[in-house]
Amino acid sequence: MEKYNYNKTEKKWSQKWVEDKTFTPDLKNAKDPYYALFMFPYPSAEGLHIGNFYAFVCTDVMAKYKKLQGKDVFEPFGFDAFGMHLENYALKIGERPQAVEARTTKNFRKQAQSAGLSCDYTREVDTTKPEYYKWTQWLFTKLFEKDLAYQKEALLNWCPSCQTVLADEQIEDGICERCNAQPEKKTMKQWFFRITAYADKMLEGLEDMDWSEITKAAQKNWIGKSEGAEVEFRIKNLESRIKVFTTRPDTLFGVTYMVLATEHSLIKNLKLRIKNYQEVQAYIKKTEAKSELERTENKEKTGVKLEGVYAVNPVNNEKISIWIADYVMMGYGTGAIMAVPAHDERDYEFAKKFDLPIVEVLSGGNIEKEAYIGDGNHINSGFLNGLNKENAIKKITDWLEEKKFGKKEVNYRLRDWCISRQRYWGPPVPVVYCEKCGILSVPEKDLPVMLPETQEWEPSGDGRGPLAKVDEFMNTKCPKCGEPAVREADVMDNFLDSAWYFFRYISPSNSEAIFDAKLGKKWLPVDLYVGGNEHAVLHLMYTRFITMFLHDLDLIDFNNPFKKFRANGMILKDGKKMSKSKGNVISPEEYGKKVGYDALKTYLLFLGPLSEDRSFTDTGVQGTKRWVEKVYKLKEKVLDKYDDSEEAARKLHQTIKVVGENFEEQKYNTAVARLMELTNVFVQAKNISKENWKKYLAIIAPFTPALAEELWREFGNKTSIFSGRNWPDYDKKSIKEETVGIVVQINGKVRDKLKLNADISEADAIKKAKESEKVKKWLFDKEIIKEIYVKGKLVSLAVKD
Ligand code: ANZ
Ligand code: ZN
Repeated sequence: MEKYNYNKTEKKWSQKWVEDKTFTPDLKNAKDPYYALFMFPYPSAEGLHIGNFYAFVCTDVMAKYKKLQGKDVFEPFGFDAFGMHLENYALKIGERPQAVEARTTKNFRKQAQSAGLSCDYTREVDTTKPEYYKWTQWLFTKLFEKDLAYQKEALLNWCPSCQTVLADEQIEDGICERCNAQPEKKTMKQWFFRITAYADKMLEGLEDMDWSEITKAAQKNWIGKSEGAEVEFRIKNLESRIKVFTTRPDTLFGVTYMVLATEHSLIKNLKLRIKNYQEVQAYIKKTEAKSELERTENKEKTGVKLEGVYAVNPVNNEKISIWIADYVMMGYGTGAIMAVPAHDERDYEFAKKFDLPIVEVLSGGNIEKEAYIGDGNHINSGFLNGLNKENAIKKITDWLEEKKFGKKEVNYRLRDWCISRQRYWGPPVPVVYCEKCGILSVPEKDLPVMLPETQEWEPSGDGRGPLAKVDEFMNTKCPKCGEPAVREADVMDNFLDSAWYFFRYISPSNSEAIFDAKLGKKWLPVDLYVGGNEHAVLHLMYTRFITMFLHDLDLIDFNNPFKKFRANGMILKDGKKMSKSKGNVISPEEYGKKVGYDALKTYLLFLGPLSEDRSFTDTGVQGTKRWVEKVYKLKEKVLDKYDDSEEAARKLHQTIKVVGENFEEQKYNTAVARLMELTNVFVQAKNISKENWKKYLAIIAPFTPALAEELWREFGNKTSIFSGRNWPDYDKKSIKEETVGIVVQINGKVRDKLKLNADISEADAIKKAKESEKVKKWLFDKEIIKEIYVKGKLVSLAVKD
């Protein structure tokens, strides 16, 4: 028998499926839609990365399973091709982004097709195409109309190497997620989306979402809801006030000093009053050079006292000192704090260092040694004495509101989303500045605002995007009064492009609307989405925000874009993270050639549970390759008519049942293990009936589609295995547990025969034997010195005479 030529077979079927549009559903007439989605790739390298590929495969295997069940499955494909990923790559290799985009998308598509993914390539979306970004810009204009897109001066992360501002979400562990450079803080005027307006809704929505728990936890943490109070402190002998946000207004009697962030505007206002202004300035300078990470990490506290100014504690009118220190951030709350060293760790360290008073206001701790953050009864707290934390918070908050010293306040860690970028490769912000009419968004009829071709597309570093130098682009007419006006030179963040692409997939060429409403009703939201958890607070938050916004526009009737989201783990090479510098990067294409895509995909799924990181090894992937070859060889045993053994039939039906269940829980690894066991049973069988063979092919088809298709057709099928409801039903009767007769011997003499489950464990078999009435009398009063179980045959016990 000839050896299985997987390269040839995979090539044949992957091409035929595209030609025949096997995986192109009729979106309009579909009866039972299933929308399977993977995170579309950034084509910012020459070929697909195994990490992308793995997420594709996790979605794809499910799509094929659903297709075999007779559903109308839509698994689209496209490119997240705008943005810094591709632009940085273009800069690196010294080519224009347009040229890079044209080449890499072609290559990515070819690779996906060769891999036999069941994508619908007829409805491809590419975020760099005007027919797509017209609608990205349209979204901006709608948000602008609703005051959810706005411009403000803000302290931002400026990446000195990418030469643009970054969103907070794009800073990971203190460094730029794209280039690993350390961002600086800069005050700049930028465009923002008011994602904070949806903070509560996004938090509440998390509760009943079927998403990976780690993703939901990351979002919850990122939104970071804190309940507390805003309290106003007077500055002695002055009109100025210091507002603070605190989660612990009950500790007000324990406030012994205050701290302002170094960027706080009050510092400049108090310039004439602050006696050591020079020293203060020097500290501010030093702090400016530090990253947020350096400022928040646990280290010896530093700070400078503002000499000559004092604040007044509203609860007892005591005079307290005011400091600046880098542990207070301008970007959170009000950028100022009331310090309670007895009950806050950072304040405690600071007070110890600068010898500031520590006043205990909650009993239960040992404040000689450390801050006490637990609950207890209030002491030294006037009208709060005797109350616990919760009751004291209620009482003091009412008091503050009554006296107009403060109010109840909810704070979020979540910041508004900064969407403007001083780069070239993105959709221009569709805004026009007119001297007479002010800031206007571009009317829908004038969209898209085309990204112009220009020779000078590289980042300029002067704080303005490259488009600022393109006069033909910048100079325009005011859409309202017709007078000369200028455009915005910034382009939009690439996370906006990807925040809505799954809406576009269902009608990618619709020029009338962002997506076809009728098809949307049928196909949305997405049934299953798979991708890396590194996008938990970026892409996945933004998609939820845009979806909620579209809901508020009455375009859809849901708030959660993805019914089910699963975060996939990382593929490691020999236990280490893959990276080009370590030279341990796996290319799917290379392994597709070496072992075949069927074997590669099956291996990736077999490696472990979807959510866990797993280590890719060459010996491992050779193992699945051998399995594929083993399956192929089985075809020789297939007979038109054959009475399969009871064991083979039982195993087949059990496997159909279990694999189906595994699919519903994304337990692909156990499904593969079961299929391998079943294969071994068939290897042992003398022959296989054609009827059972067809069932077998259908259940391996999601994993090894080309192999299954090839064998399916060889056995006389004219249409694709994926073209109808070919997933078999399991036969309840034949999966009934098998029983076997087991002989029980004592000291070599047969004492009983038992009917036991064939799969019974050794311990259970021995236990059952000892419980038999006939055996018991022989064991009475005797000491058992040996117990042996021969699987499916015999329990042998030896006793002392
Ligand atoms: C007094 C106090 C007493 C506080 C106490 C805590 C414990 P979360 O939970 O993260 O919201 N804080 C407020 N703004 C800050 C800023 N810009 N930079 C640094 N720290 C800031 O934390 C809220 C608490 O963090 C606030 O409550 C404030 O300290 C501090 F026993 O006020 B607290
Ligand atoms: Zn005008």
